Amino acid sequence: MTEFTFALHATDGDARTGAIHTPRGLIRTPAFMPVGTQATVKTMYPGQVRELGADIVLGNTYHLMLRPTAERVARLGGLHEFMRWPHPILTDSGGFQVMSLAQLRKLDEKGVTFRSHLDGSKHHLTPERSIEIQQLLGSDIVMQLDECVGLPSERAEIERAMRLSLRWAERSKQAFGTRPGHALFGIVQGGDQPDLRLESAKGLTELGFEGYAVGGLAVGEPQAVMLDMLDVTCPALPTSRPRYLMGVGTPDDILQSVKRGIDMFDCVMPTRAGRHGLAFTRRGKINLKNARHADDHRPLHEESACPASRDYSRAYLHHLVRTGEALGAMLLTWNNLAYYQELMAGIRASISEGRFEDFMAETREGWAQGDI
Ligand code: PRF
Repeated sequence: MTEFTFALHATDGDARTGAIHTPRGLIRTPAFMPVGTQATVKTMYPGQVRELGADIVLGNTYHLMLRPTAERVARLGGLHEFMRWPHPILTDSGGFQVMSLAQLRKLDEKGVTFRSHLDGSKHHLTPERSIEIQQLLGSDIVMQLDECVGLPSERAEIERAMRLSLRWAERSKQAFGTRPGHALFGIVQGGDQPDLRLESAKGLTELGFEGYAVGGLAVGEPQAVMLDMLDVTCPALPTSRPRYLMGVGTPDDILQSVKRGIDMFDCVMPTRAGRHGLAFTRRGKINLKNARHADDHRPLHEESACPASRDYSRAYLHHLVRTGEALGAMLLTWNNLAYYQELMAGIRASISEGRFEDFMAETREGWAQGDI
């Protein structure tokens, strides 16, 4: 069986390109992972997601443990088979989703107790149970259970959550054991406090993980604060392991984070925005709901390889969005994921060729030019 390995191929400043090798296939980095919370990347066939260049998708412990349950997914052959995505899957650990979605949460040293947002039923999540669920799902990259606090928060609260996350990291590592070809990632917390970020990164590195996530960012702080935290955190992580910035972000967040040494991203932005009538393009964001598109014959991008971007007029997309048709969400999600994956391919190529800064400047210039 192929082990789980990470190879750096090139660096350009602090930006890196490489590949994670897993028994399920290669993950080219920097990578964008489309979000497949409910065992589906909403509105997309798995084959389409793959064709756009996604090497890995993200699944969620919280949603799948409640419905259809991890045990049922395991009986049905695991998450890859269930959703017909044979390539790598990363699963989040559930803590972040419990805090944003569940009701009547109670968190203590042992773990978190909560009531389901679906039917009010009571559930427990401990670091050990989160690992077990992710194992039942068959996840290739398993995330430790952590506690993410929103920003702004009191320093004492940020410190408490970071230390708890560090203790949970140790229990997670113990529970995970050794599983050839599968990886466990630790998660850096510490809010907007540089010294707490350093303490977290150092503690996790001493425990030793296959990869390191940066959590607790894009939770209400300005982009400049997030980037400052990456400036502090990335140099404290081993260069030989992948770094994953959780739940980020806009195309500009991605460029700025790659520049600081991040290798992996996930975000609902391209898929969620697609369902709300927003298109990401090389000329910036376009709101297809706007009446100015009603008579526009032009597609979103006539030279695109993606049919959604190339073959349908803005007028038609505007009509689909205005009428609430399913195809509107499907086409805009398709366009948006195509744009994100094209951006990642451009990032990887430019790092390989030592021209990442130029690529970043040109890309940002394109957004600034605007739509017309
Ligand atoms: N922790 C986990 N998942 C997450 C986050 C986190 O801090 C974030 C924060 N942006 C998104 N998803 N486990």
